[in-house]
Amino acid sequence: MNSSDVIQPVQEIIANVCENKDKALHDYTLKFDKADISDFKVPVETIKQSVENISPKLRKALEDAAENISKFHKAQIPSDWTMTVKDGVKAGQIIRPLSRVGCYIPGGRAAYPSSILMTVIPAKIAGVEEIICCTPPDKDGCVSDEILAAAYIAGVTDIYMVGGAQAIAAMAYSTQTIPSVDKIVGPGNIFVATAKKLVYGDVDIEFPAGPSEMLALVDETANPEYIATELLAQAEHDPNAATILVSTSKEVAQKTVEHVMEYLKTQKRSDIIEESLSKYGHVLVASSMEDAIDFTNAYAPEHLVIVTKDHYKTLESINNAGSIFLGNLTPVAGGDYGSGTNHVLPTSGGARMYSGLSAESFLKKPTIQELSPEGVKNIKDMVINLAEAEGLYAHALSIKKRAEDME
Ligand code: HSO
Ligand code: ZN
Repeated sequence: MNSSDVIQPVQEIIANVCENKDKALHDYTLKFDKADISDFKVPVETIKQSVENISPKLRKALEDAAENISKFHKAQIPSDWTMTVKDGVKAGQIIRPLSRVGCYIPGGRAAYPSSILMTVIPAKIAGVEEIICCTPPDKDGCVSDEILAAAYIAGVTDIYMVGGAQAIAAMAYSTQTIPSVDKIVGPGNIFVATAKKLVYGDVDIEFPAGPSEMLALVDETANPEYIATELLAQAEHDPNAATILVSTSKEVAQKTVEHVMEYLKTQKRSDIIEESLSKYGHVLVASSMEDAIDFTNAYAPEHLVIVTKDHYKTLESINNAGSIFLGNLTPVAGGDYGSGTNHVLPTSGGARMYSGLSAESFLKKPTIQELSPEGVKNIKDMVINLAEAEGLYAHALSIKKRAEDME
């Protein structure tokens, strides 16, 4: 099903939710999720209990990941600043969080607890006061302990059992139960992605994110076995994931392929990996590092692994990539879970113009300015001349009047 086929049904869902609110959510949840739910909000007690229900090992891993993600995202918060543009003309920027944010958590196989940490924690760190989550229920009208526990550890207790385009419509336009938000983030299927595009403008959304991508840019210093694990790792996400090796060393390329074939025999998700590699897996041998870098920038991968003699030197020429993993010892899985960086990243060439999700994704930057008497004097002629040229005489008056009063 391609996106033009889903626009009309999604438009209908949005219109129905706007008109019938909770009643529409109830009917869609019964139709699509086969769950008959009258109260969409997960009780806070259930959420707290979920943390006890998961294994101590998983709880510790989620808590450790949350700590690293928090630390990293705190460093992304910019400061207020002012400067003197001209004598007496002070201008600057202040930083303010969005008030309300909605995180969509998909159901089924793509419901990664780690993605909940990656969407909720940056919003928390940015200072967003109200964060809500929407996720589809199972047939029994429940959400898994892993999802609830991850949300709790990330710091959210407003979780609603609504999925699909109807959840996006609810978070954009509100229902009796679900409040409207300023920005909706988080991955989802084609219905969710289409709904997000349709509500954009009334609320903000992040960049579109599709199946995972990994490009490894390597020379003869790369360990082929490690690179093979990188190809396997992102390929196992999705039959439509794309993994590419660009190597200046033919030997490294050949050995990497051999290791991939060997590892494939024992991989749990070998069916997905095989489909992904056969559809979107590529091994390219470049005649020079310059060519390899040009290709990489043109492709703009979601994840870029660089293993070269001097990876910081290579990095200087990289313009387009979602997140970059440097050296033989740095797997993408490190960033997927716990080096602290965000794993919600632009795909399909989006890294040419978007950055991954960050604390800044949840901030606004109103600008400020203040004129002193000297400042009024210094910019008055410019303002008056431009205002009059645009035929906006009250604009001219507003500064003329102040300048005259000062004389
Ligand atoms: N690599 C995925 C994120 C993820 N990996 C979640 C494991 N869990 C897209 O960046
Ligand atoms: Zn991953």
